[in-house]
Amino acid sequence: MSVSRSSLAHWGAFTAEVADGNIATVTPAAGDADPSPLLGNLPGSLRHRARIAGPAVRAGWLRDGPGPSDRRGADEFVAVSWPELTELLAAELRRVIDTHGNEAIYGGSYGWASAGRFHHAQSQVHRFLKLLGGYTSSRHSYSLGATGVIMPRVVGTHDDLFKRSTAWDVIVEHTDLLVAFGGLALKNTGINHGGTTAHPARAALRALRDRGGQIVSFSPLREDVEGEYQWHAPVPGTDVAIMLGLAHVLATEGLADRAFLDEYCIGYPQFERYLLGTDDGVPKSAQWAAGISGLAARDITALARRMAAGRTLVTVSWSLQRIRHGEQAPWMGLTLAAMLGQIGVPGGGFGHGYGSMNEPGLAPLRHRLPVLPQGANPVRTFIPVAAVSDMLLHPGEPFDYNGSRLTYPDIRLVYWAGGNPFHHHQNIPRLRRALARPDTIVVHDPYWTAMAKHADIVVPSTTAYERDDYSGSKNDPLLVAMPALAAPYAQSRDDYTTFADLADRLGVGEQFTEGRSAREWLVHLYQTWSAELDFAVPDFDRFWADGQLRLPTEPGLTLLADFRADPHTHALHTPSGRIEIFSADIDGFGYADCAGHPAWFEPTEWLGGRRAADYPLHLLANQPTSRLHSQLDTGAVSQKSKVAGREPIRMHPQDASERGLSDGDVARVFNDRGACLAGVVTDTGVRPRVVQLSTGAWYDPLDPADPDSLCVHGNPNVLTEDVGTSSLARGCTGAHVLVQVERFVWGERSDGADPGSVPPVRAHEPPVIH
Ligand SMILES: Nc1nc2c(c(=O)[nH]1)N[C@H]1C(S)=C(S)[C@@H](COP(=O)(O)OP(=O)(O)OC[C@H]3O[C@@H](n4cnc5c(=O)[nH]c(N)nc54)[C@H](O)[C@@H]3O)O[C@H]1N2
Ligand SMILES: Nc1nc2c(c(=O)[nH]1)N[C@H]1C(S)=C(S)[C@@H](COP(=O)(O)OP(=O)(O)OC[C@H]3O[C@@H](n4cnc5c(=O)[nH]c(N)nc54)[C@H](O)[C@@H]3O)O[C@H]1N2
Ligand SMILES: [Mo]
Repeated sequence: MSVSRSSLAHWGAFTAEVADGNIATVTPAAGDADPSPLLGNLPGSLRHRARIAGPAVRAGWLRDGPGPSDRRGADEFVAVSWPELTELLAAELRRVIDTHGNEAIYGGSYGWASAGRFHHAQSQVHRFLKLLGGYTSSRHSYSLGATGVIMPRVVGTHDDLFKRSTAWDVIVEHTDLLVAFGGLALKNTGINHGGTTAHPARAALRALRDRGGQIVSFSPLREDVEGEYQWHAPVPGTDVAIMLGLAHVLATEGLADRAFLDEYCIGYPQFERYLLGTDDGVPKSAQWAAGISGLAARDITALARRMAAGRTLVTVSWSLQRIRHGEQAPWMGLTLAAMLGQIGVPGGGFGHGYGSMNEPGLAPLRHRLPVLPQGANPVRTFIPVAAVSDMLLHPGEPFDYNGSRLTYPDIRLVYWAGGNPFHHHQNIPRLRRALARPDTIVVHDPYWTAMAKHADIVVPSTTAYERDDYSGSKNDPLLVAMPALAAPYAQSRDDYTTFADLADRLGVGEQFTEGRSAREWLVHLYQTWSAELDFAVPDFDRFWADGQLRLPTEPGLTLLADFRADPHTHALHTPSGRIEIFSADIDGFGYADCAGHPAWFEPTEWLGGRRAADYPLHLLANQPTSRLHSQLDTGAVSQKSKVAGREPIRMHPQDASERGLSDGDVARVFNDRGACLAGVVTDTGVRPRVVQLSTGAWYDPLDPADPDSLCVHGNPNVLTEDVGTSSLARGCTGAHVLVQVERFVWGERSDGADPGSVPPVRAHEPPVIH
């Protein structure tokens, strides 16, 4: 007997046939013209063997008590009951708070978790820890670590760049030339945080071309734009040099809009001295940019002239700031757009992330969404989110961040609910050493991810499809009801219930629940929200029965149109109220790795540097086409993408044949930080000397006891450098890394296995549990 029910994921709304507690089939919601293929990962996911069936505690922790341990990730587990788990965990939280203070709890808990907004794990864990007296938190995201710090300083916002961006409709109608740095990857536009129910990007790009608009894109991968366009494949990481070369042509050929620069910006003259090489004797000319990027100078010159000749939108993908000096690409993109003088004009100006998320180009809601009230965090200590290993390895040490000097706290307990650091963090061997330091690691997850396997206390969560909830996303018009599709798997429980029990045990139960069940919270949040609206919405029961509610949006936006129309009334939230091409504040910080104006800095991981002699291939660790991050790596779409059971690594046929590799081979990808296996796919659409290995294959160490072990499944974060973008933002730099690739030979075999064989993938197997 199967039942049919509707729900939603970060990548779309759907109707599922559910049988035997599992999703059997999924049909995209009718209103979605271009549904995400990732829906195909859902069937079978609720009862997969990788689910965590019940509460578990690491054997060594249970035996020896809390303390640093390098057995994390290699130890066995002991099943405990829910009352035992609550007792142990409550006692450990109490101990840490009483002996070390609340600052000793790291509760940043970064990660995407579920689209349902009430059961959103990060909101729940933060609310819980705040009631206990607080926790060390994290700032910004892996997505936009550099942007989140640089853009508020130079254009007064980062959120509005995506949430109030120029609408697709406006681009279709007005843009002559869309210049994309980092492509317009449709694979990425399937997704938005909190759920997304329409996917307009593909149709918009088609309509733009039909109207005569043209697309030029810079990207090492041809597939980053679908359909006809002009492809430039520069050396990865050199986009800022290319933008400077374009800017130089504008400046020297009288094509820069001086009136716009004078009225709406400050600091262009300081920047121009750098651009022209007035002080350093190095003009950042098209010729200069060609030498760095591998493009032809005449192409750069021709493009600059074309950009100045019509309505041009410059868009910079988010990937361009996930690299050392990542602050520069969005800042320089903004500067280039300012020189063209079209910021605030329909279809011209600046964009950030068309092709990164289903968010830029989509109309924002007019009103806020229902949210779980969070309360204040009594602990002020925080880290930039991607500094987690630094923090755990260097307690008490100072570090620079955004003009301040901060100190890493001494963390004793790490609390993670709704994220997977073995997906998101760089240099996994270093992360494992960092995770050996605290006394206790707590992880809530529905699945035995590598992070769960590295925990001391493992808390089995339900998935979004085993509880009632609703979606909510600023750039989506639908609030979608998410009624439970199935009963919770085995002993799994909602994070809310887990925290309610813990809160009760710790004496703050009443404050945490406010006397409401999860279901009562859904109604309460809906009612308090709807009471504040200036228009009528149906009552909760009606909404729940209808399954969705359409909310009013602001269509037809042009980014910064208000500012252009009236720069005084709509002054930007920057010190000058204008676009800061030169920031006196940033200049004043005196950082060697971020100057007062956008500039070209050589990355460490790039083909033009010294490191490329040892590691001659540039690996792009980009977002996977086949899943969202590490979520549902077990699903059919993700599994179908694997080659020889591993994550595919794509490379130019020439680079493959030089290494004796062909399609379907298992390759070893390595550098001085680590190594992983991957399945070879050759592709002429990949720039020579570039290889592409998406994130998200579950970390699978050949020897779980060895932090430096080979990952047999293909997680690129065993290779990436754990270093911040700069002293300004210390954002994630994981998108780029230099590597070498060779045919994999399973060396000296002591276990008698066939030397031609390859190690099995065990990433999705649960650990041993007693
Ligand atoms: N090398 C490299 N690394 C990168 C990037 C890159 O470009 N290159 N990109 C970065 C980016 S942009 C991001 S956003 C991060 C993403 O990193 P994460 O957001 O940490 O990755 P996810 O795989 O989405 O992890 C979400 C986890 O939440 C769990 N979960 C789902 N629902 C629930 C729930 O209801 N309760 C609980 N407790 N858990 C739940 C899932 O099972 C999963 O384990 O990765 C970053 N890492
Ligand atoms: N299918 C799918 N979609 C996703 C996600 C997912 O996991 N799966 N994750 C979502 C999340 S959380 C985020 S933050 C966004 C991230 O959005 P992005 O960071 O923009 O996405 P990426 O796929 O990492 O990179 C996009 C493209 O940039 C190109 N690129 C990389 N480096 C360079 C460079 O130096 N120069 C140039 N010119 N191009 C370069 C690569 O070819 C790559 O395919 O994606 C979102 N969308
Ligand atoms: Mo992200």
